[in-house]
Amino acid sequence: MTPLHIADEVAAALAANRPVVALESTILSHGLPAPRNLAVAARLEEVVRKAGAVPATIAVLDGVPHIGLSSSELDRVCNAGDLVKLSLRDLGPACALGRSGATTVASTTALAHAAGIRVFATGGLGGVHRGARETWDVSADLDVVATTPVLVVCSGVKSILDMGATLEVLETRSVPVVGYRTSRFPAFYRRESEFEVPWRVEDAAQAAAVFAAGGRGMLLANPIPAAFEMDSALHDRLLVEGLRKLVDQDVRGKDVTPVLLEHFHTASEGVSLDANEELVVSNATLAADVAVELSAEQY
Ligand code: PSU
Ligand code: MN
Repeated sequence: MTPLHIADEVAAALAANRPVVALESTILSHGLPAPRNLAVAARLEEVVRKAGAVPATIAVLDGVPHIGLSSSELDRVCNAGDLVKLSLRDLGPACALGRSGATTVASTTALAHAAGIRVFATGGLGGVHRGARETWDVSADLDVVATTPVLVVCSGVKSILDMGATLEVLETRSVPVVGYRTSRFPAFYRRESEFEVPWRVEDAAQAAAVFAAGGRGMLLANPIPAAFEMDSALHDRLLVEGLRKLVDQDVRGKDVTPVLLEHFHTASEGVSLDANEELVVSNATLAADVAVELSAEQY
């Protein structure tokens, strides 16, 4: 595999078994508009530090996977405008051809593991898309979480996906799904879906213990902070409109999620942006707390 560029601060923390939290870049380049994305990126790093861990935002720059970005590199990821969305299968081509791109949950998880990072915070996991029976559109995120021993903190999956099918695949692939102070699987903008989670924990120490005992990847599902949960009528309206837009514009494959997100952000006049920011910040904070526990307990 192509050599990684690990930022000095991240490398030093890993060498000393101090807590590190990986952060992904696709939510910055493809999930949030500029200039909001850079403000969110900075805030994510800040809350991770405040909780006592070192942030490592991951992206591929000029063919080199970067684990931890300088502020100018972060700026580039947020403002370049031409970064490719790189899933795990895209890493070889992007690196060999010297390209730059943002990493998804799948590729960020794999790169975090390659660097020795055990905890990763994101917004929403990719999953089984609606209509997957015909399209076979199932995110590689599921496969990578199933095969890589990294704890992924997320706010469930968006209701733009087939949530029931996503949870079934996670079960088939033996991914533990653990609710953080919830017994329901969260639906990104909404705190609860109709689906239950098989396990729940009440604090970061329990989450760390579960991860250490399982010895494999897991999902820690953290609901959006209550104050920022989207109104359900607004949510349902945006969802119907967004799904119609996909059909009308014949959007497929890796463009599906960015197009839907864009629709939510513009049609909700920023409500979904605030929601998105606050849930990722909450996930980054929780991920840092779990990383601190993992180091402290010497798991
Ligand atoms: N879900 C979101 N926001 C996102 C994504 C998913 O709510 O930005 C991004 C993540 O990077 C995720 C990727 O890993 O989309 C999944 O894309 P696909 O379905 O093409 O695998
Ligand atoms: Mn897909």
